[in-house]
Amino acid sequence: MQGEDDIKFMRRCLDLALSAEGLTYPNPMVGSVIVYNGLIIGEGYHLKAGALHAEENAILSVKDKDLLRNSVLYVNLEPCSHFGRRPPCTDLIISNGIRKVVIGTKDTSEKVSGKGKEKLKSAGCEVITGILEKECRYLNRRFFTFHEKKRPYVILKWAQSSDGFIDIERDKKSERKPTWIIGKAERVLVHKWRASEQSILAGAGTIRSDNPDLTVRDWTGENPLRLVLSGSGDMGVDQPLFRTIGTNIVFTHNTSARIPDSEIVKLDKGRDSIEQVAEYLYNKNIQSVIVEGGAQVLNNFISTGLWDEARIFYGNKNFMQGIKAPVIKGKVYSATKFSSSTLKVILNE
Ligand code: AOF
Ligand code: ZN
Repeated sequence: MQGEDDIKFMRRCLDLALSAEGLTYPNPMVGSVIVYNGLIIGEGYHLKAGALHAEENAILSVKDKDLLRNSVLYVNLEPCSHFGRRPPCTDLIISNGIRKVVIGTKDTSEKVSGKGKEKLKSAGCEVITGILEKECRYLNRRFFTFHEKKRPYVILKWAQSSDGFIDIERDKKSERKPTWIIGKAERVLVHKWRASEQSILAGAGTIRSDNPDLTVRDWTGENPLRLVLSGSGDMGVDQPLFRTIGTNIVFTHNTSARIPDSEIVKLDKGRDSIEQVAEYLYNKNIQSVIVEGGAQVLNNFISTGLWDEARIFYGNKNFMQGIKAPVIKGKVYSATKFSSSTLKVILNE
C-alpha cells in the first residue's frame, strides 16, 4: 500500500534527483528527503559521479541530528551497501540511528542488487520498497537498461513530413544541409536531449547529405560522444567529419578506412552491426545513445529490436516524395504539440 505521504515525499526525491539530469554518468540520478513528524527536515541529491550520494547530502543537511532517530529517510533508489568512490550509505543511515527507510526501487546493478535493503533490515531498520516504482525505474531507465540488459539505452529520433517522408530525394548537387521539418523550439529541445545522453549516432548517409555537427549548441551541457555508422567507410568528404573538434568513432566494415579525427572500429561482416555497436558501447561504459538518422540506420535498429524509446516529430509540411520514414510500433508515452510539429514519444514495450 502506498500512502499519500509516501507518494508525496517520493515525488520530491524524484524532483531532486532530476536536478542533475545528464550530469551523473555512470551513476544514477538519486534524490533523498528526511521527514520528521510529517515535515521535511533535510534533503539532498547526487550531483555527479564521485560526489556525495543523495542520502549523504540529505543527512548532512539536517541541522538537529538528534531528530534522525525518529525520522524517515526517503530515497528513489535502494541505498548502496558497497565501498565505491563513496562508503556505503547503508552504514551512514544505520550509524545515524534512522529506523525507517522508504525506497522507490531496487538498485539492480550487481554491486548492490538487494544487498542494501538486507543490510538495513538486519540492522533493525523498517524498510518499505516500491513507492512510485514505475516512475523511479523510468527516471533511471538508462542506468537500469545498462546494468540489466548489458547494453546502452537506445533512443531513436527523427522528424517526418505529414505525408511520411524523413527527407526529400537528394542528388550529388544537393546542398549538404538538413531539410528542416521542425521549428526552433523543437531544435532547442533536441539539443537538451543531446546534452542528456552519453553518445549520439548517425549513418554516413546523414553525414553526406546533412553535414550535421551533432553537438549541443542551443542548450548548455557536454557534447555526447559522436558515433558514425558506415558500411563502406565512405563519408563523401575528405575534410574532417565535423566542424567541431572532438572524438568521433566510426563503425565500418572497411578495413582500410582512414577518416580524419576519427577512431575506426572494424565491424565483423558475419554479425549484426547494431549488436556490435551496442556491445562496443557497453564495454566502453556508455549508458545511452541517441540515434539521429538516417532512415536506413533507424530501420536497422528497429528491425533488430534494439531500441527503447522513439521520439518522432510529425511535421505540418507535405514533401509529396522522398525518403520514407521508418515505421515503428510501441506504446505511446506522450504527445506534445509545437507550432511546426507534434512530438510523440514511443516506448518499446
Ligand atoms: C550514486 N548516487 O546517491 C546513490 C548511488 O562509486 P560510488 O561510490 O559513487 O557508487 C556508485 C553506485 O552507488 C551507483 O552505481 C549505485 O549503484 C549506488 N547508489 N549512487 O551515484 C547516489 N545512492
Ligand atoms: Zn550510496
